[in-house]
Amino acid sequence: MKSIYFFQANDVYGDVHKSVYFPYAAGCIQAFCMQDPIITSSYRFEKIFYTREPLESVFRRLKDPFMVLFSCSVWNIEYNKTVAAAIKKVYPKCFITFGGHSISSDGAMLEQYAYIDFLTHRFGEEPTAGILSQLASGGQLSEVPNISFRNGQGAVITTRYEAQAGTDYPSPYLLGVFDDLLDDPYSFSGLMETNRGCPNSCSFCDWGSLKSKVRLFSMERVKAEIDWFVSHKIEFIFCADANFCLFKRDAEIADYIVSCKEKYGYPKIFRVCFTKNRLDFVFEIGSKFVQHGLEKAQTLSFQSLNDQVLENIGRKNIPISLFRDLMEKYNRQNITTFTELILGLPGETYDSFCQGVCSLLENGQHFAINIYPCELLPNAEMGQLWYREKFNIRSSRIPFRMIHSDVCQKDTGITEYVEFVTSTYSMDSRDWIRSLLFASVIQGLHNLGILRAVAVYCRYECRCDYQRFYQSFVSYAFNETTHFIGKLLLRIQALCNGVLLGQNSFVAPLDGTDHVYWGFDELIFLESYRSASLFFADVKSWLENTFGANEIWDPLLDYQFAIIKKINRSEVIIRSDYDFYTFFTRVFLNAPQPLEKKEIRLRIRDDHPVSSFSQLARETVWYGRNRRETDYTSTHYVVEYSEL
Ligand code: B12
Ligand code: SF4
Repeated sequence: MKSIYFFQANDVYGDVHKSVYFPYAAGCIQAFCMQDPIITSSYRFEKIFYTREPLESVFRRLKDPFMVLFSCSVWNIEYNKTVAAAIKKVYPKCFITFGGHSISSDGAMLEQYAYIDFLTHRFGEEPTAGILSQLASGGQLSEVPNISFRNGQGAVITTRYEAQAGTDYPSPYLLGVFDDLLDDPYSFSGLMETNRGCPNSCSFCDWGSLKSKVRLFSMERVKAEIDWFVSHKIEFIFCADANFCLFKRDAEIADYIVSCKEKYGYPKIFRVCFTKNRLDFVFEIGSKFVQHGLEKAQTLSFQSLNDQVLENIGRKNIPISLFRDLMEKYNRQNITTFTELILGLPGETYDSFCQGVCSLLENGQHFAINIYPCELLPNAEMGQLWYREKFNIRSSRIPFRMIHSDVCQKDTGITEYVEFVTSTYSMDSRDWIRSLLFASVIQGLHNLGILRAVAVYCRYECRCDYQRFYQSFVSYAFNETTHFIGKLLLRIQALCNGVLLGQNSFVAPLDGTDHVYWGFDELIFLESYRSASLFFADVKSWLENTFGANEIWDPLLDYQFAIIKKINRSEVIIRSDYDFYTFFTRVFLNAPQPLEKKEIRLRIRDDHPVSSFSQLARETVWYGRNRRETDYTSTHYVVEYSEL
């Protein structure tokens, strides 16, 4: 029997409690191959490599490999290349196969890397089974669709493309492919599919270029996999469907998950990517997940609010008025929602980007706007030369660094890289930096809450819209570069510039002894929190410069500071001569009313107090931001309101 090894090197999350995803793609391919008697009589599938193991440990495990197959994504391709080259050196006869999302759609990678023997393009089940059975039976490799290889003369051949058509793929979980992993010292996260394919064609997405038909897996398989997760006490399941709720039957799947959690306590979290259409259905299922604690929040994707951008990226959005109604619906049910935008899409300008972000605030999304920089993926339409040329896209290649990873982590020493858009025909690199800085300010100061109350007050009581408010605050900071806020934003600007020059990623550690890589928005919040008296002094002087002296500023700033979570406090009493609490609550429910001068008292109970700044950073900002834990007036805390 010849030995076959798969590599799907995933990142391990967490410092004490370590978790990792099952190597699902490799598992699917192995399970498919295990159905073929020619393959099972010729080959033995060894334990899958599923983390970034150092080379010494890899070679301790490898025994005379016949073929080693690598699953390649942006987060592991450099590791794969290093390991594959080393294996080829030690075992020159061993076949090396590369497949997965980061593989060229033709044979180009074979021209570049002599140690690779086979590439599989797109889905891997049939091509891998085809290669293995042809090698076992001495058949023709050129008959296997969707692969590249070298012929006897060394010429690179790419075979015909064939869309994947089957749905009866066996499940790796149910076939026991992962059984030998279960004793390893990790808590495994599950990945599952109820269907495969996406009918949409967003140009920034790897799947967009496939325009593939959606194929449903049988309900029997779906439920049996869920049962497997329950019986193995898998806490977290990520559903890899591109558009959950696209099909009516997804309600049955959701009910099944909910009933499993109720009966057995598992899974604890079930995460899906919802379809961008059928919003009532999404609301029904999403609220069910949140109510049963299977999810903390609901994502409402937007990408951009600019029509030209949406046309350029092949995307359609819901009208903003519908978004406003939805936000109100979710807010009334106390369901946190995220809204996602992408920075750097072609057609976007600095102004349209800031307008888009602020129109989300205006329409009720005050708590969680996730702004992702636009990534250029090798197989997405946007990554192709013609698309880059058409929209004059320039990019920066930076080290891949996960947010919240450990600065001191000892890894294999192999750096992965990602490529991001840094300018387009409509946004030059200077405006890209300004936009990134603006995004970080909105997320850090408004979404995380340390300036939100002030901004909302000025919007409703001073008629200063959010865009003017935040742009003017940023300009003030850059005019006062000796002040706290000026120095802080200069540092963030330097980090944005570092991304542009390929010198750093979108993360950085806090000054001091901290070992965690934080997002730029989190740095802005945490530094402002740590130097709250300097921060609020700057805010006050800017308010006076911009709106003139007003007796409201002190009580407003006191209230703003008071509602941000403190260290070592299980009970907090907030008194004010103005009823800010009712004022802000009504704004967030989309029913604003003027601020009343009325003495009120809030008693806040915090059942999970933190005892240090670093604990606050980790537990409140990192783990808790989705639950709005930085803000004492959120539903995470028990708030008693009384009029005095
Ligand atoms: C689940 C998921 C995650 C999970 C888990 C990822 C993991 N480590 O396993 C989480 C949420 C952590 C995640 C994070 C990210 N993800 Co993600 N994620 C997905 C998702 C939704 C499903 C992947 C999946 O398992 N699909 C089911 C399997 C069966 O399909 P598959 O992976 O496509 O595998 C098939 C083929 O690709 C091929 N194949 C795959 N491996 C191999 C190996 C061999 C040997 C062969 C022959 C064939 C082969 O055959 C398989 C079966 O047909 C995909 C989108 C999608 N729907 O596919 C994005 C996707 C994989 N993610 C993507 C990205 C960019 C990311 C991030 C980098 C985003 C970011 N900027 O932070 C991070 C990276 C985090 C990390 N370090 O792991 C991109 C990858 C593009 C690329 N070229 O690598 C995708 C494709 C989405 C997109 N926008 O286009 N992701
Ligand atoms: S972003 Fe989502 S909807 Fe768009 S092509 Fe990718 S998987 Fe499909």
